[in-house]
Amino acid sequence: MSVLVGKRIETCDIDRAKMSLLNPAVVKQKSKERTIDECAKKVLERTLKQGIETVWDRHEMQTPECKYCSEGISCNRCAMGPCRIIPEHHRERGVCGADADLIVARNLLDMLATGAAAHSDHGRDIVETMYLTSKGKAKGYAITDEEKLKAIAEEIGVVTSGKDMQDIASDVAGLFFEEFGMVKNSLSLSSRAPKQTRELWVAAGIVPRGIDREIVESMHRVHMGVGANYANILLHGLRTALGDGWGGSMIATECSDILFGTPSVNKSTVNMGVIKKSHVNIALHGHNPMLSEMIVKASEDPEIVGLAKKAGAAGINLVGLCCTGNELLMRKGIPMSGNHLNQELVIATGALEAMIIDYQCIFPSLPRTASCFHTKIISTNEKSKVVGSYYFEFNPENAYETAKAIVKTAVENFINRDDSRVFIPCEPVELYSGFSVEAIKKALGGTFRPLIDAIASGQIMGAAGIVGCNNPKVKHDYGHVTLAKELIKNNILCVETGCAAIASGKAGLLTPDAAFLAGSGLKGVCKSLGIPPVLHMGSCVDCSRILVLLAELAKALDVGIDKLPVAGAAPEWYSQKAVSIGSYFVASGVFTVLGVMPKITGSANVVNLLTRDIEGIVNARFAVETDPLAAAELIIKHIENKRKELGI
Ligand code: BF8
Repeated sequence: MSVLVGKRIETCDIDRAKMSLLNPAVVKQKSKERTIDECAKKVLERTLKQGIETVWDRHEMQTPECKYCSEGISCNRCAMGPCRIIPEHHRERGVCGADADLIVARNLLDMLATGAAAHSDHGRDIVETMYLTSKGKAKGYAITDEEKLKAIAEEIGVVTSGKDMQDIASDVAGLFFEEFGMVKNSLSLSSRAPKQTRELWVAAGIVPRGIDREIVESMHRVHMGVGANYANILLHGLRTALGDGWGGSMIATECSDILFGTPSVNKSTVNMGVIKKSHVNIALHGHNPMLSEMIVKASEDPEIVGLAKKAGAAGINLVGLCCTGNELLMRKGIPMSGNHLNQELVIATGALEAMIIDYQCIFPSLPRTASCFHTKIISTNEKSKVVGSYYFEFNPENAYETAKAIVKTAVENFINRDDSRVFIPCEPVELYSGFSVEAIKKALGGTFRPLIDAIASGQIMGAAGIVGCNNPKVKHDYGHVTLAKELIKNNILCVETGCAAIASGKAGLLTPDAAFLAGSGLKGVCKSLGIPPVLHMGSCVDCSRILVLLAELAKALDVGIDKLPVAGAAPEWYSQKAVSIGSYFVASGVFTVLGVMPKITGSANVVNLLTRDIEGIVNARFAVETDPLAAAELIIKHIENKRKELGI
């Protein structure tokens, strides 16, 4: 049933010659410098000793970086180039005449639109599955959260009376499909934003008209000879990002909840210690819950479980990675093996029978890593075929059969494991996740009032959304964990998604016990509600949950989001999706601190626009601060100012 993509990578093509130069002290030092994840440190030492290449090695090999590329002033957009801006050599314009401002702005919009496209195409895939489910064409899927389906139908104007759930789901899906084009020229869910925030968008001319439309228009604008005004290009970036946050990502979240259930608070475990020596281990990596939800079902199939036992395994152990992992953790409490920079290390434990990938944030090098062990990389999405992986064509229509065949392949691979090479050097850490907006409201007793009162009284100073990735330029997890610890110490509640949340989980911050690290006010609130000081709100598309939460709080106070004592941060971001997320946070009125400098420093005008002048348009701006303690200071100061403005 599977097809090998490209050529099988038969042997472990590691560069032993280069690696053997490393002495044990260097190995220890390097792993210590690369991560604060204790388990990752030990597995990294193994990869360094054995010459198994990882993302950190490749990052080292790519340095020093090209100055022009890192400043954003190289352009490879058309065939008259490539061009670079080198004023000292009198090269102030590219061949077409574009100056540094324009080249930087076009590059940034390109990046943002790529990220918005990734989120939104994911959203469309989920809508399609919901539609096929409503028509009885996606066997194995069901409408799980009927209450949410009905509520959303009513919210977006779908008539529900006299209709069964399938019909309502079909109509909701139909309406959401329209939001991708420009049938309506507006996005239904963006009316969730407070009116004051929407008024700012109207005044700035950045109201998103259609999810795809804004992305396509971005691509049009960056074509040579179209957009030639850096500010106008970047303003459209905000509109595109809003189409992602209040459109594509929000639709992905809501339809996933309808299909697979709205998350509620649950307890689970995290780090590479969740991999079990005694079991067939399968890691689920990527972003879309469509496949992974089905893998969960297939792994419980008595026939497959029987096969695993026959092969000598105690059972089948599913573990998550990155955002597919977050989706499963949030809804099903499936243990989480790690975040972005853990993906190769999970394979290097030698105990993984298969890593199943869907799309986004998957290193193309994974089959090379896997070739050093018995692990099979199984790709499943037509958009994301990876050379050296085993490809199973996965569609909603054939979901269960495909999922079963995939799990069977993993089980059959168990006998190929070399027990002498299994290395799982840590115990898992406990965490709580599942903090959807609905779950937070429930934890607060059914209303946001206690949270608003706690903020008004100063018991909680405010809230920060810490989101985004890992990046080998930043010590793995250091940015996330240091920032979160500093903020909670200062009575700032943290809500997190994506790889940031996984980092906090590994560091033990996602348990109610972590309240002892919080300031006395936040500690008191956490203790009385039994919640952690850092709340895991889901995957990266679930940053839309943070928007909904902000909108609820702002509406309760009858202000725009920009008036709230809140901030955003992406301490270790790397991806194009993170550019889009950061931009829709700012465009929604949230001051946002980045821990990695975007490739914009070649244009002082663009830097000034994004970190200063944009404030005059959306009442929020970006800041860049690589030191997480200094970033915390910026956030604390910002929250204090917002409190003063509110008179609290
Ligand atoms: O979407 S946080 S590294 S896994 S891009 Fe990727 Fe970044 Fe992780 Fe999830 Ni989000």
